Amino acid sequence: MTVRDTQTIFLADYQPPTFLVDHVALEFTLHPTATRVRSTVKFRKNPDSPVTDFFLHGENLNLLSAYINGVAVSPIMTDSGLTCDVPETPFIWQSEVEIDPSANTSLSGLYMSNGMFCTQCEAEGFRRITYYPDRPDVMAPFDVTIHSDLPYALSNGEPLGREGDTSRWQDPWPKPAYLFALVGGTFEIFSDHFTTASGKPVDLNIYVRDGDQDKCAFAMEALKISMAWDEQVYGREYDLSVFNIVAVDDFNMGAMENKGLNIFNSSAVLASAETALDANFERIEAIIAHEYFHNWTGNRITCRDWFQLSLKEGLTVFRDQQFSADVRGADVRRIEDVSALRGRQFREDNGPLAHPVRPESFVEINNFYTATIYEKGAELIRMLRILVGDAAYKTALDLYFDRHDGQACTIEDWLQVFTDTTEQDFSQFKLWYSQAGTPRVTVDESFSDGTYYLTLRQSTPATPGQADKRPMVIPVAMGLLNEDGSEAVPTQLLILTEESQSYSFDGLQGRPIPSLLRGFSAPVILQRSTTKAERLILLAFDTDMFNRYEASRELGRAVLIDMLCNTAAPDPSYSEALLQVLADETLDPAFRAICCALPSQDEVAQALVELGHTPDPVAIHDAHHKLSQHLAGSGLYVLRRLYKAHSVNGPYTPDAVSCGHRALANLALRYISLVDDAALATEQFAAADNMTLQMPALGNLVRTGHGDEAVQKFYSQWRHERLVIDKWFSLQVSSCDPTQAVAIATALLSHPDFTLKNPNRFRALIGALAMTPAAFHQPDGGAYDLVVDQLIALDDLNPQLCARITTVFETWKRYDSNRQAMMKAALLRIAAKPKLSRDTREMVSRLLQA
Ligand code: B3K
Ligand code: ZN
Repeated sequence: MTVRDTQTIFLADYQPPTFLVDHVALEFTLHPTATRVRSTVKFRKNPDSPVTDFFLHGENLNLLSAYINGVAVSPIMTDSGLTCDVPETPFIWQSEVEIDPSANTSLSGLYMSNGMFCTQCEAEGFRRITYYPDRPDVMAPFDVTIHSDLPYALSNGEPLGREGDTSRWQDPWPKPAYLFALVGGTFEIFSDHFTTASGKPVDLNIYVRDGDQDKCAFAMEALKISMAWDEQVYGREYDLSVFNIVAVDDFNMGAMENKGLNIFNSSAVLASAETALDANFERIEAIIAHEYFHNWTGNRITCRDWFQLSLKEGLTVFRDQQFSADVRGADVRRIEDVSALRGRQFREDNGPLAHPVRPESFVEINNFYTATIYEKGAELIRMLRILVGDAAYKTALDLYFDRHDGQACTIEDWLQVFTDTTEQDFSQFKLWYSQAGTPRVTVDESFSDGTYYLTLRQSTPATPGQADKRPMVIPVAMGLLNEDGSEAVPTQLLILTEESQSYSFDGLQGRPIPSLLRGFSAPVILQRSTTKAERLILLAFDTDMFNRYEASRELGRAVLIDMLCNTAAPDPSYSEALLQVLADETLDPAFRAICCALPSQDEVAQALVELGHTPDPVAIHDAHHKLSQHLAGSGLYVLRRLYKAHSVNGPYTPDAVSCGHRALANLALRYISLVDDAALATEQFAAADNMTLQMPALGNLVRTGHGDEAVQKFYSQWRHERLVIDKWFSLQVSSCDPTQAVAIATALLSHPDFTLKNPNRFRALIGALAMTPAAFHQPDGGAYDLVVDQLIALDDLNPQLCARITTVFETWKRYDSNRQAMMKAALLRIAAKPKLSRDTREMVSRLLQA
């Protein structure tokens, strides 16, 4: 990343903290508009720091008083905090500030949501609560006292009890300020217990708004399973007597791993059969696990500085992916994870926002909570595990936890445990952390006299600020199939370290079909001109389920690209192959469903860009629709049979098997609805007793122009369920005729339930419009204008969210000159907004850079 101005912070400039903190005591007197925060902090000079300057971060704080060792001081105030003279010996800093939570619409620091007090401190929100060295390498135990007449006042660690309106909490585990949390409000509590492997009891509580207590059971179960899993798989036990989760409606992301007090976006914790989709249940399970796993990878061992963010996020995503694979099935989870990686991270890596897993500079760290840090970061851990093997990975992780417990660490510390336990050299592997961009691996091959010759070449394209790339370590799991689909060579691992490497496989009966990058063993783009015949064999016979899926995607992309570039008709052999997979009752229904949905429209656009074409999202949408119709038309009988066979009877359960059946039945319904009248979708909508039946049925009705009445009915039924109303907003703009999307979104902007202040609602409407390619990229540019108008309004309220949503423009250079000009103009319009936030300014300037 190349934005360079006075606000840019560089990894190379890291300096250890000047002062360390031995203890923090905070005392809050909660008031919606005038909360008082008194802090008492024991500082001591850091012997590892050569400088003596004392500086405390602080933003939007009204300092009422400050003392050092009990003597009043008058600090020098700066733009970002304060400084003053301090003694060389350990000293006690005391201050009192006043803040206004009700005026805090940024949802960072202490803010109000539906009458409750709530905090979000990662990355740099604590400085909006009090003056403090707000950096992750300053770790300290915190004692917290809260005065409030609200029924509940929570903070991190162990509860010390409540007397009158005073609640006390003590967190014995030293932590950085970004893990601080406080919540105050009126709640219903859903409680349970867990006993750790060593027999320690833990109280588990989920705090929710009244009316939501019947939507907590699934999250609670997921929490208990996560706790047991982390003990069994990583040997990590929970370390407090209580684990609290609070659900909040207004929250910028999914959830936050504050020590002992996780705060969750209500969409990431609340679920009932009637109101949540199967996909919501899966997401909740993964996020509960993710936040819980942070207790060790993030909290007990944290990051030295924010450049090391992937140290905790990449590792924790990898751990939650392993967990989901264990509880829900490895093959389908891997496909879903890779599909998300390609959809978000590859897209990021191929555009102006590309950055390394460990960035070298930033202006606003909140702009770097990206798919690259999270999902690509997880892929790096996965590759490490593939390279060293499962047992060595476990040994390395044990050493990591032993050696670094209680510390703030770096990527170097992380790799060192692998070096020390395996005696391998990871210096080349480390390039994955510093080089941005998705490597391309091209394939050359030949066959003669029973020997197959394979040459793999790697190169990584230039990315902003990084013109030349060095070869990386790329683990390529591969096998060979015979022409009849039987296995010629079972899975083995090739490890690329050079630009080009050659391999040979002898003793073969005939020319084999290679199955490369099995299980997606590295986050690269594989370029091989595979024939249709080979893909059909891989789809039908590969022993690697990921590559069967991959073959189906490649077939689908090739057909769509042929339709788009050569005005070809839909290829019947593709539909036949998919119908065969769909009807194959030996295959997992969830796999069939994921394998037989067409490649997404954005995936097709990305593939066209790889081939040097300019994608037209409207044409892609039309081809997609035509191909779906063709498949539906040629397979109506199979699809109807499938729909019947996989419609789940009996009470709803969100287990993986039932979800798989519903996914397959809903896929069948989606195809059927394209060629049949709306009868089946209407029937399903009317009879549905759970959201996973109701909402897809509604989607089909809207998509085929039969939805008006059902849309109204759905609203009346669910008007008091805010998470369902989010779905209602999204569905209307993402499933409608794309030429109507802007008109529909414009009307919805005036709906009384729309608000800029709730991130879920903003994403539901504006995010959905921008993430629906044919709607967002209508040739008149109407959606660009609408989205930008809303972003400009949002920036004053919530810069973090606004900056995040500007990423919908990250692909602007892909398109034709008209669309490019309109998207550029849209970005320039944001850039010209008076008082644009630092968050959004950084994003827009990166998006616009050459
Ligand atoms: N660590 C938080 C994300 C914080 C985002 C700050 N902008 C949630 C998570 O990754 O688990
Ligand atoms: Zn995380």
